[in-house]
Amino acid sequence: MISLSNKRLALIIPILGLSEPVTQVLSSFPSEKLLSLGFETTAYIVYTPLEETKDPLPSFLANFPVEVLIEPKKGYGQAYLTAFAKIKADIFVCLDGDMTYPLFLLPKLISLSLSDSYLFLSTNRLIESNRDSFSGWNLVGNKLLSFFHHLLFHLPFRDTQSGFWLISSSLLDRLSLHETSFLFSSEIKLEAFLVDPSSCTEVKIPYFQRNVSSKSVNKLISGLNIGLFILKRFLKKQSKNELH
Ligand SMILES: Nc1nc2c(ncn2[C@@H]2O[C@H](COP(=O)(O)OP(=O)(O)OP(=O)(O)O)[C@@H](O)[C@H]2O)c(=O)[nH]1
Ligand SMILES: [Mg+2]
Repeated sequence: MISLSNKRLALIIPILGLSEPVTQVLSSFPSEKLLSLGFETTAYIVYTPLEETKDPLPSFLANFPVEVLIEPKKGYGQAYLTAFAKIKADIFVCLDGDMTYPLFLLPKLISLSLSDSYLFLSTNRLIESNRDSFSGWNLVGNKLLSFFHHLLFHLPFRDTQSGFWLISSSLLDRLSLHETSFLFSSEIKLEAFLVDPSSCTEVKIPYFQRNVSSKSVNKLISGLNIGLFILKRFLKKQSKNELH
């Protein structure tokens, strides 16, 4: 039942090309439960075509409103920067369109953030029971990167590259976000923690294997760039501290 006091929840799903199983992700969204928690949902699919296309906008079916935003500029972070600039909501729930994250757990995550006043809740995939969902060195690389973030910034997140997180607009409005690539995943966690550490938390989640091939860049290069990004941020912070 929709009431005037419902809060607005924006579900944001960035997709590069049209191969991600978006309809499946949308159908795993527990909209009725969210409504009973007082949230009215609109999903926003931020779609970046792989090549210039004159095709009509893709459409996706769900039992709640779905809008497609076209972002011709490539970049995972770019998709979120565009979405945050255009969408008004009380809470933003963000995740990949590849069906690897347990969106069905959202009511639990929202209840936790409401009861303990968390404004930024991220998820941790890097647990033993998810080992088989990671290919090759991906799990080790992710753990190393997260450890590096912890070492330099004492970030409490054990999985700094998780693509499933939620943030309240009251915190989002106070963050300074600029990264247009996959660095965005580190940037938003770092910013949220630096701006309001006590409002951040992380929850362990199941993580599922990707069944469609990924269009993203090489994981090794991406990992090195993330390491370099966090090191640069650290050096910048150190030199600022020395000036004061
Ligand atoms: N709009 C938009 N979405 C993107 C872009 N790059 C990646 N995405 C989407 O962002 C989400 C995360 O990308 P993934 O390729 O899953 O990245 P990942 O989770 O680090 O890699 P995997 O482990 O292979 O899943 C997916 O839904 C992608 O389709 C982009 O340039 N634009
Ligand atoms: Mg993914």
